Amino acid sequence: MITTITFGTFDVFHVGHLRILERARALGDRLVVGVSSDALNISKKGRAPVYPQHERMAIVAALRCVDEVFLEESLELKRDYLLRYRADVLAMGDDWRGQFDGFSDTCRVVYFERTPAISTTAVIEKIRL
Ligand code: C2G
Repeated sequence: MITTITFGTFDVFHVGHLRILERARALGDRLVVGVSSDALNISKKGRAPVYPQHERMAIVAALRCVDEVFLEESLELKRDYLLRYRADVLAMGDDWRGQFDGFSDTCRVVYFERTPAISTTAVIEKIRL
């Protein structure tokens, strides 16, 4: 049983989010997703997500490729989360390339290419216009 873990905000869920979760799931037998909390977003990005954390978690948990979700409350707790969920693989988008290499003593670290031309910010901008 190979467990893969990934993290993200997954705000205004779009196909780029879906694609990375599907690719992450295909690396093993079980996918666990840490959905970052509203408070974490406010502290790191200076604004609250459009969708509150319980709605973002419900959307991610409902996906066929996702086996378990939890609330990611701090970026500094990543190693604790990897150990708690017994992650064999950590998968992240390549906007995080290099930043998690320090965890390769605990698990395999994989970076996926982001899906081009889509982001939460781009969706919000499109709706605004
Ligand atoms: N992603 C992607 N393609 C896109 C947009 C996003 O592959 N077009 C990926 C990102 O690379 C990331 C995941 O989808 O791996 C979630 O993206 P965000 O919601 O933007 O997550 P972020 O706020 O970067 O994560 O510990 C990390 C934190 O939880 C924050």
